[in-house]
Amino acid sequence: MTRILPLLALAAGLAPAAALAQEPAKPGEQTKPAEQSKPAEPQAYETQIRNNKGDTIGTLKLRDGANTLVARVTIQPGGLPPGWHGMHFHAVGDCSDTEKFEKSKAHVNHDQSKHGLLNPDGPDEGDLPNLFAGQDGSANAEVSSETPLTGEGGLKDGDGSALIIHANEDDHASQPIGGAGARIGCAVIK
Ligand SMILES: [Cu+2]
Repeated sequence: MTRILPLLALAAGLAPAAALAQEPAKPGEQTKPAEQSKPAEPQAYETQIRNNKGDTIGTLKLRDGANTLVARVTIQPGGLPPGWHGMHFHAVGDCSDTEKFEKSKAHVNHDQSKHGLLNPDGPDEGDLPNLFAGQDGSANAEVSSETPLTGEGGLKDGDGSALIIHANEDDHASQPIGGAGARIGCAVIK
């Protein structure tokens, strides 16, 4: 009779699987399933977003979790032309050529996938949803990458990475950058 009790408890959903593998709790002792242990604090860092004049137009806050990252983009009023703007992680953390931001190179694309969140052969690792700027040119968004770009070998690899904001909307399908056009915002990630 005692041997089938754990099975009954499992069937009833009363015992977490992790708890079954552990020693039975002594009377009065709290069981602590592994799921309740506190996860490591995400590594957080913040960097400035600059325009083609080198002026700061907003901030990028990144939080590295265990499996993916979360990026919060804040653009101040007047920072961007109103409307939708393509936004990607580019391969090199260099925004020093403010007129074109070409030193940030192409998208982060470690697995050589095609560009586009909606592309059947995509997305590449740098792809992100579009950013919408309101009539006053401000924008606020929080996005996550489709692929892990955390830790060593992620965005903060040897030469860093950049967040690039483009002049036009990304259609999420056409090559190489979804028709997003010129690079009008850049943030160094290192
Ligand atoms: Cu881009």
